[in-house]
Order: sequence, then structure tokens, then C-alpha cells
Amino acid sequence: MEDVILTGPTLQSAMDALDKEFRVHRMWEAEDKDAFLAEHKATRFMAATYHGRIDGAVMDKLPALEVISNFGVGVDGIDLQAARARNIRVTNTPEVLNDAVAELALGLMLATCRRIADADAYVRAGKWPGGNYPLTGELTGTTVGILGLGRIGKEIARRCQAFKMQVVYHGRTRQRFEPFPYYADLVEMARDVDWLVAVVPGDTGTAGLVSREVLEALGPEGAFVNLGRGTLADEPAMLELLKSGKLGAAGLDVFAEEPKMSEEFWTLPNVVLSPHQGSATTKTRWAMGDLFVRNLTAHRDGNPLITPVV
Ligand code: A2R
Repeated sequence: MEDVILTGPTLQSAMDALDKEFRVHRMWEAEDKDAFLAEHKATRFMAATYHGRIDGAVMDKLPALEVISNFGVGVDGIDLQAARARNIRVTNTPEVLNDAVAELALGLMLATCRRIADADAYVRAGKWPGGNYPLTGELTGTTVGILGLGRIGKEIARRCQAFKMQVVYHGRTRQRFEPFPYYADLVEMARDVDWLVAVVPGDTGTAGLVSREVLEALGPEGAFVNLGRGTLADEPAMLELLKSGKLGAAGLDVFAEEPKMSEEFWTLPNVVLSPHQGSATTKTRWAMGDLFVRNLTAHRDGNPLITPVV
């Protein structure tokens, strides 16, 4: 049986599948990480969960490493350049989570504009007999700007159309075969839309992309929804603008330093908060775990990687 290093705890079904196929060494349980890596330096396989960064220094301690299978589509926890330089292949779990993340995008948008969480709290607090809940906005007829019309972004676009919204997008390049209007400039798009929905990766030059200028352009009637990575928005500026009403609302599934965030977010009625739940459904996580393990077994058995990144 081949050895695999598992970097952190993960879904039980994926751990069971790994245990069935490999001799699993649990890195997070080791008190001395360097001693652990030295002991397992002949290991060819690594199964990476979102627990600590896999950088060149870690890779150098595992000279036999051939493939790192990442649990999740975002591979910002792995230094891809370092992997390339060492001929280490990297895989992720794309596509199988598109629907779940797109569903949550619409859920956050609905909850933000129809104030579902706040209205629920209103009823539970026994306030309804004292008066009707204030009127809210609605999605119908509004325009959404998708930042990152990729695999997930396209599923969000389709669902927004079903809600009778206009869809436009921004990315680094215009996609010739997409019917939606393209904005080469993100600030310009933010100025024109009611919703800015971000679903770009964290490691492709996106840090700070949703800047103060972008959020100000979105304005008091606009709302920002983030399902990509917390690092792509200027979080302190967002908080300040939400507090002052210069940004209308936000629906946030990701944060710069998860699970931490400024507690000021908790006090804002115009914000809906979600604890990084994009792909977190039973069905989708199972499918991600399955792909996560099958990439490793494919390589072990001499077959092509199923979903390679590098
Ligand atoms: O820029 P393009 O045309 O390559 O479009 C990609 C866009 N994107 C960016 N847009 C603007 N500025 C950037 N620096 C930038 N970097 C990437 O993000 C593409 O349309 C989109 C990403 O799509 P996919 O690679 O298909 O990723 P997927 O599976 O939709 O997942 C997106 C992210 C994950 O990496 C996680 O962070 C999160 O959603 O779950």
C-alpha cells in the first residue's frame, strides 16, 4: 500500500476512502511537523485540506512528492509556482460544487434584499403584532455584475436570469461565446449595477480587487456579495462604507481571516453573514471528497489526473 500525507481533518467519507486506498499519515496530529516530514520523506502523495499553506519549504522536505490533491476548487493554500518548479502535480475539485455555490449566491442575494434573517428575528421577537415589517427591495428587474464569470459564475448568471435580472460581467478577458455584456473596467461595472457578486479565486492577482473605489461606485443602492475569497475585498473599507450607508448592503460567505472578522459586522442590519458555506452541502462535499481521493488513485494507478491544476 502507498503512503499519503493528509494535512488536516476532512470529511469522514473522504477519510474512509483514503484509509481504504492508502496508508494515511495525519500531519495535523504531529507535534513536531519537521520530524513528521522527515519521517515521511519518501511519500509520493499528499492530500491537502485547508489547514496551513503548502509552500516550497514543505515541498523541499518531501523530495519524492509527485502529486498534491486539494480538497476544494480554490488552490490558494498551495504555492503553485513552487509545485511547478519541482514537477509536483496539483489537483482540485472543480465543477462538482458549482450548483451548491451558485445556490448560496442566490440565497445570500435573496436574504440580503428581502431581509429574510432580520424578518425572521422580527417575528421571533414577537414584534409582528406591533406593526408590519418594513418594505424591502426585490431582485426582479435589477442588474447583477458578476466578477468572475467562470464555472461557478456562469451558474450564478443562469439563476439570476431565472429571477428576471440583467447579467453583466467583469474578468481579465472578454468571453467571446457568452451573451452577457462585458466590462473591461470593474469600477465602471460597479457604477452600473445593483449587485456585485464576486466569485474569483484568491490567488490570481485578486487581492484587494474589490477596492474602496469599487465599493463606492456600487454605492448606497448597491449590494456586494462575496463567495470567492475574503482577501479579494478591502474588508475595512467595506465595513466603513456599510456603516455609513455609502454601500447599501452585503451578503458575505468569505472573510479575510476566517473564522475571524470584525464584530462590527454582527451589528449591521444591512449585512447577511455566512460561515464559508458555499460548497458545504452533504451531497456536494461527498462529491468533492470522492474527486479528491480519485485524483490520487488515478495517479497511483498510472492513469491521467482527473482534474489537474498544474
Ligand atoms: O479573468 P478571466 O477571464 O480568466 O476569468 C476568471 C476570473 N478571474 C479574474 N477576474 C478578474 N481579475 C482577476 N485577477 C481574475 N482572476 C480570475 O475568475 C474566471 O472567469 C473566474 C474563475 O473561474 P474558474 O477558474 O472557472 O473558477 P470557479 O470554479 O468558478 O471557482 C472560482 C472561485 C474558487 O477559486 C474559489 O475561490 C471560490 O470560487 O469557490
